Amino acid sequence: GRPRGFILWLTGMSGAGKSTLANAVRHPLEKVQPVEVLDGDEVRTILSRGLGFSKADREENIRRIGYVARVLARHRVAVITAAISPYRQARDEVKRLAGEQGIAFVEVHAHASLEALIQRDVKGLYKKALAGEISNFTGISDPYEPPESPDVTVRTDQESVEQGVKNILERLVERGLF
Ligand code: GGZ
Repeated sequence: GRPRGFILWLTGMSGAGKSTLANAVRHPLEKVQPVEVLDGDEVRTILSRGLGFSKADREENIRRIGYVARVLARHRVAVITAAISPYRQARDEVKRLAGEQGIAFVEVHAHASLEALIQRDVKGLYKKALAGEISNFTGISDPYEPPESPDVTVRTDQESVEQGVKNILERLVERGLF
């Protein structure tokens, strides 16, 4: 039959590789259905413009991303989201609302050790956060609640992007989504 829409929700700390995975997994998916990537960075310039990094603002950001993701997914789009989404309850709420609407929700934890994130620090944000120049920085001075039972965990400090994409696609196949 025609492909179903679904939400592939990537969660993980800054620099853990959410955007990289999102952009790598989109290509195989695009061969069979429309795909949209909702990236935290981009969302914060438009949809969530003006929101900061307090718990309330992050939760609001996730609610907005979740809403757009559901709207797209019910029109058969494969939606890939890439926001830190540090709060378990906020992620679970998106999952619950998706479930209520018959939309499949697949949770992927992009996970690297804090040591690896600090060492890599592509944007220099960890350095600034450790120096106290950025407050409420996830993993340093703000919480990150890892998923308790993610559909997929990608150890981005140990496995290649290709391996991560393969694991995600396998899970989608198991769920009848790819
Ligand atoms: C975490 C921050 C912060 C603080 C700015 N904490 O690696 P990046 O730079 O490009 O992605 C991070 C992004 C996080 O936005 P999200 O919308 O994904 O976060 S959430 O889901 O929690 O709402 C990072 C940058 O913004 N950034 N300040 N204090 N990340």
